Amino acid sequence: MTTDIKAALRALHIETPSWAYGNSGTRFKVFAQQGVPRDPYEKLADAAQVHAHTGVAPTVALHIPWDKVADYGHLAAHARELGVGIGAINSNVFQDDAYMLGSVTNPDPAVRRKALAHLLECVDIMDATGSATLKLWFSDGTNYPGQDDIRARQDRLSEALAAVYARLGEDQRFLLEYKLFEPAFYTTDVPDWGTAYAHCLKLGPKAQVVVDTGHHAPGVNIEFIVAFLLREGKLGGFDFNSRFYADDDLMVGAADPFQLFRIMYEVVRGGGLEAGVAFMLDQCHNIEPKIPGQIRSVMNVQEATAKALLVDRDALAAAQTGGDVLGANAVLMDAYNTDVRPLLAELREETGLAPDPMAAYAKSGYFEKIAAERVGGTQAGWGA
Ligand code: LRH
Ligand code: MN
Repeated sequence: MTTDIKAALRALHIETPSWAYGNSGTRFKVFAQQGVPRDPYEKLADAAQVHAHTGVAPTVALHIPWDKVADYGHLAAHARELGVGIGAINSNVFQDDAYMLGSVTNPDPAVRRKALAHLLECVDIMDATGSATLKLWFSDGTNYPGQDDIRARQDRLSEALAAVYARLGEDQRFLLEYKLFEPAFYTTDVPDWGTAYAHCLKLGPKAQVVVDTGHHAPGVNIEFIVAFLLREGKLGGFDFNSRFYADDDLMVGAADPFQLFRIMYEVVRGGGLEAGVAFMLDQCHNIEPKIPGQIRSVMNVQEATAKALLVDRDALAAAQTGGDVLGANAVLMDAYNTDVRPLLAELREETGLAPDPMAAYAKSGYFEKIAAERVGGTQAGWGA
């Protein structure tokens, strides 16, 4: 049992986002921090630290144009030298003035062409970096009833998605991300899993859905969505984070570790650990140190997954088929209430890592090094 669990945990790869290493904040304030990267090369160096201390964060998601460089092949080679790889390429059709009334759903065909050109450029970047995954999130929506035709916007969205789908290479896929609201406050053109699923189903196997844990209405049962999409073969990935209110982008598992456990149980139960599901973090460390924030987040996903793998599936199935409500719930809670930190510390030592990645990073002196070196230049953030 433990051997299989350890094998599954060793195979669990969590992708970190380049933008988590840059400055981030809210409309009220973006607080700058010491040692923040000034370019994608430095972001990769910081991401490599997370992998070096956890052993399970071997890829880094890029965001275009935040990670725009002259030579993407050179950037990918730099990543390899650091011991990491380039993961999902994230498009950005939410920061250009042209997209005020939408990007691929904009009433103006010239704006739609501009947005599509960016999405196709992101596929070129996938080709140049060896990335197999394009992540599509659209901020598109409206703020007032009547502002635009809801159905016509779906027609425009569908047309753009089909054009991107046709451009994908044999081993490439795109993940369509949904979000309930923000920055639009009346309609959002991809507001929920059903809309994303319907568009992906129509397109084909290279189109799947990404579940960002901060993109649901309060009270939504996310693990149900996960179970359903996995069953349909349409769960392409996660944007992990946590929230108390809206899209807070806090550390995954920080606000609701029990929800993360329930989600990872449905992943385990649905074969999601072996189904090429991309486990990505999508977070902003607005006030906490960024590299330790990422290390802690990776550990939170590891702990939730270890607990999910500990569920006694036979006992659970027996209680479920026997209608033993309390018994079934108790089987799940036993796993959730198991302290898996010793198991994970042991696993790290067996793979030549320090048992406590947070302590190891703090002792490494890396922060002091980058704080001293990274003086001058422009710190990276959500600006191009
Ligand atoms: C949108 C989102 C999307 C990214 C952005 C950084 O809220 O979740 O995944 O492009 O955050
Ligand atoms: Mn996201």
